Amino acid sequence: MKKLPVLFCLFAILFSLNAQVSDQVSDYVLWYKQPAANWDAALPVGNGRLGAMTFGGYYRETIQLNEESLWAGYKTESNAAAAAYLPNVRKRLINGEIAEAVELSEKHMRSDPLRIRSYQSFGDINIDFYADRGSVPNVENYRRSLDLETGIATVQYRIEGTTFTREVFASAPDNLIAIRLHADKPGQLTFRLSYSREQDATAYPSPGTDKTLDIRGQIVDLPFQDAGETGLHMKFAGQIRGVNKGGTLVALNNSFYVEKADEAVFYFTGATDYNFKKLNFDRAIDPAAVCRTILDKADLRNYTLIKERHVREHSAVFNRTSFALGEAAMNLVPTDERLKNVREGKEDLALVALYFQYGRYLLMNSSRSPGILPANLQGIWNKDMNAPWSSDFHTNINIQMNYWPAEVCNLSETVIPFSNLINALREPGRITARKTYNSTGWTMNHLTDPFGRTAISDGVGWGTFPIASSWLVLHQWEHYLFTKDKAWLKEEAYPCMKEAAEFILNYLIEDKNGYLVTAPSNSPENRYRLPDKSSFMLTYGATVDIEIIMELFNACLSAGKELNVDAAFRKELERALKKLPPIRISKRYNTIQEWIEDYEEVEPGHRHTSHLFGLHPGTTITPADKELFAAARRTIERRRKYNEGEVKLGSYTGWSRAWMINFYARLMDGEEAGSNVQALLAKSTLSNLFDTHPPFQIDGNFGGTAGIAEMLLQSHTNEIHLLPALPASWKNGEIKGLCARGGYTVDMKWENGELTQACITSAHGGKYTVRYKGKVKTFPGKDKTVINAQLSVFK
Ligand code: FUC
Repeated sequence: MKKLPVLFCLFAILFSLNAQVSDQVSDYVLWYKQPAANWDAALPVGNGRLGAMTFGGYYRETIQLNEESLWAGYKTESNAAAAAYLPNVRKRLINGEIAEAVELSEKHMRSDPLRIRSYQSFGDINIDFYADRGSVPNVENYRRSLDLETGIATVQYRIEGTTFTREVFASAPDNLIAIRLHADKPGQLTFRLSYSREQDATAYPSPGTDKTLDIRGQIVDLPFQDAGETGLHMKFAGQIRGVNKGGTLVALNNSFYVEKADEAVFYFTGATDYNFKKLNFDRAIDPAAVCRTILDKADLRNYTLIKERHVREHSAVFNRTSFALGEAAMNLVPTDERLKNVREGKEDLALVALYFQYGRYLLMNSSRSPGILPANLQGIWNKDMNAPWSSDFHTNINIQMNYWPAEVCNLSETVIPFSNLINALREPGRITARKTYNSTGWTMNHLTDPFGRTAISDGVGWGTFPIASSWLVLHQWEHYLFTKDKAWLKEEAYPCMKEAAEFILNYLIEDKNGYLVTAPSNSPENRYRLPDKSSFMLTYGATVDIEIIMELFNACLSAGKELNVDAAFRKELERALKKLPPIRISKRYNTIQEWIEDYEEVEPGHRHTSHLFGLHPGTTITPADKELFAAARRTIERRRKYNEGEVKLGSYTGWSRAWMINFYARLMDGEEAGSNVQALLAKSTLSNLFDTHPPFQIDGNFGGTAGIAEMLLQSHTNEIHLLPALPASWKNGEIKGLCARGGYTVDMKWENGELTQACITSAHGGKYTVRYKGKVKTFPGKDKTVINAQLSVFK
């Protein structure tokens, strides 16, 4: 989106302190004094489509590869023909005959196959410099780093007077991964670079050349849980081309052998026969030809040019936002040591800034053109053939959390692959709506894959989550709120939102009290207990459903008005909104009630806090309703008590902690938000700053980054709220390029906890309201004129 020049500026230097922060050189670099001992310590590069994890070894270097669409499995059609049983299931749920309802639905609503298969690693590049570790001479001055601004992972060390340098990056403009090995003395590079994969692939010299390796593979699906048919599924191919200066380079077997070179560069690209339009693999696609075309196009003789083009493109996106907090000098200490200090209870605010920027780095590199698929549970980085939770697109919190930072952190385009997948799910989602839920519109459940899975997976208790489509489309609406791109609203967002709302209108039924409720329903993935001590997940009218429906219907009402369409449909939405059950406060616990009845909780410290959707990411629980707002706080406190306190009855995960940061930011409690940031770093962060569930799961990174942004800027209540939840210890700081709904970009600086500069740039003009420390001021913003105002209006 084209930005207009600065239109509205709030400017004041209230304190002319020796501005510690502004003089800092921002230093967004992760670095280490030793190679990665395992994958969790390796450093990620990515271009939205290809990813790589670099280990930085000096006896053996490993670069583990990924291509976003390399998935096991195949397209299946939703076949749970449950519609005929639905009335009975519903009746029993509402009458409290839960065991019977569960039995019926487990029998008839499960789909076949029940499970999906995994996103898979593309394989490894290993570079062997020595036949064994014992033969390596003394290594000096070792340094391994990842520069977030350039997107280049670098390894450097000295052996017997020669300095060796390796650079690895994933270029979006050239659609490849480049690996450069260099020695500062001639003829010092002798090694074998080979490609291998645990299964289903091979590599050999490309016919007619000894400078190219061809990789060929096809996924062989063996029997796996209830994940459907075995067989020969997705095809994939790759190519590695080598360019040397000095010495020799020849491809043989699955390797290149390089002898006495001064420099060697390898370019890798990979592709599959996945066809997004078909949501399936497609034998009409020749992945080997795709790879050849990509590498033929790039000017591989000119590494400098390829690198420059990459750095220009990467840094233009990354540098839209800058953040300085704490002392940049902290970066003189290696990242793993800093993390260790934080684990021991020390505060490292510059690490918070680095973590924030790292989240942005990870999102832009796992969800962006040339990629077409959104960031999965591991972004794009996965080493396994059967990854934890299949490294899938989990839709009961995880993929949504991936995109929480997208808009506010100035990476709006990362939402496009996500939105495209949501739109692509409409077609299979209609079948699930009809066959499983006897409804019109489109829906899906708690997970999906690139094959468009929308049916209930993993069993009815876990998997029944037909509200997922409503939650997903809210991201399309958010994209509009931030960008104000009306054409996009009309073509991409609204039709999909409307059809999700149609599903809900059709799906809602009246309960005994005349309220419109969802049935069946589920409050992810928590259980309630009945007086007879039996416990269940399946329910009707869970609070999270009601909150999401309120949000979706209100979004559809606004969108419909904005586009001036569907007046009759809007009336229907309004009528239904009035008949939704209220959000209740539990008499038992004085918290927001998670289910429609005031049930006893089986796991009071559960990692999901779905019934606080209305507080975050939703907008229905705000200070405007004091009681709900206070109950929301008590809800979090109770969850935490059972997790962190003496009674550990929960399962704290990285993403759950990240959600806490966002909750406390919305509660405008900077101290609690800050202490949860500290805890996220101390308890749920690996040495490469990946979030750990455990194991690695990227949602915590993204949720953490979003939470930090939410502490500094909020705009969900039609106001631009500056520094809503600043912890006292975040005394001095500066952030530039955060985004607010309405098309605003916000730069801020604060000293001693007080805002000293705020500059708000608008893309569209118009009246806007700013809140700071309880004071509110509306600026006319007429005709895109520049307004200078003193921050003292907030005094
Ligand atoms: C949900 C969570 C788990 C995990 C999985 C991928 O099921 O409850 O903790 O994050 O998604």
